[in-house]
Parts: sequence; C-alpha cells; structure tokens
Amino acid sequence: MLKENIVQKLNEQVNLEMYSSNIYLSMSAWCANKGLKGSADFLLRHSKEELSHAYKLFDYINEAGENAKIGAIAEPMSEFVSLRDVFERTYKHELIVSKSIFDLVDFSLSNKDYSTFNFLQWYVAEQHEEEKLFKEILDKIDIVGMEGRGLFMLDKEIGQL
Ligand code: OFO
Repeated sequence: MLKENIVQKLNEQVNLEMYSSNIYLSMSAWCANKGLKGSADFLLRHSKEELSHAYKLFDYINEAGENAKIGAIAEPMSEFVSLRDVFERTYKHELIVSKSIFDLVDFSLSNKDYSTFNFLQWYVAEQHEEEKLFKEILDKIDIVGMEGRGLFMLDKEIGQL
C-alpha cells in the first residue's frame, strides 16, 4: 500500500513519461517530413521507450493495490527550426525529467517509503544514460555541423544509435 501523496506524484510521473513519448513522436514526424530518416527512426524508437517508462510506473502503482490514473496529456510542439533545435530540446527535456525523478526520490525518502525509493533507482540510472545520450548527439551536431554531407552522415549515424 502506498500513501496517497506518493500515488499522486507517481501518477504525475506517468503523465510526464507519456508526454515525453509524444514529444519524441512529434519530433520523429518532423524529421521524417524533412527527409531525416535516421533521426526519425531514432526518435520513434525513443518515443516507444518513453511509453515503456510510463508502463513500468503504471504497473508499480497497480501492483501496490493503488489506482494508476491517466490524466490529460499536453499537446507537444510540432514545428522545429533545425535538427539541432530538435536535439537541444530533447536534452533540455531530459533534464526536466531528471529533476522530476530526483524530486520524487526525495519525496519518497522523506515520507519513509523505502519501496518506492528502491523502485525509483532504475529511473535514476536511466536518466543518467539518457542525458548522456542526448548530450553526445548534441556535441556531434556541433562538431560535424548541419551543412549538406555533414547533415547526411550525422542523420545516418543517429539512426544507428
Ligand atoms: Fe527519457 O526519460 Fe523516461 O524516464
């Protein structure tokens, strides 16, 4: 059994993970429309991964005998300036997600909910990986640039990540 305030915060995190999934799905569509197939594939895969993060939380809440609630999900943006703009936004978004996870970790500990604290460690490790991944892509974009052949090679490489 989980405390009501913990359930509420976990439900908010479910919503944020679903929003993340929709942001990346929207970015994938923009990339596909610009002929950036590698990035479109990568972001589509990532969108699915975010949904799996939401389902993992959903299962945890339900398995604890509580009621996972699905709230309204905000509309993601659908227009971007460039591929760099897309990945700068992914990186900044992951920083927001990390902060949300860390707040949740703090909250579970201060409420002496050791089970949730333990469950959240997976997300702490995952956020480290995701921040690293998106920062690497951003760095590569800055090194290679986004002109002609550079953009082509970059997009291909992102598709293979
Ligand atoms: Fe990209 O983050 Fe989920 O947790």
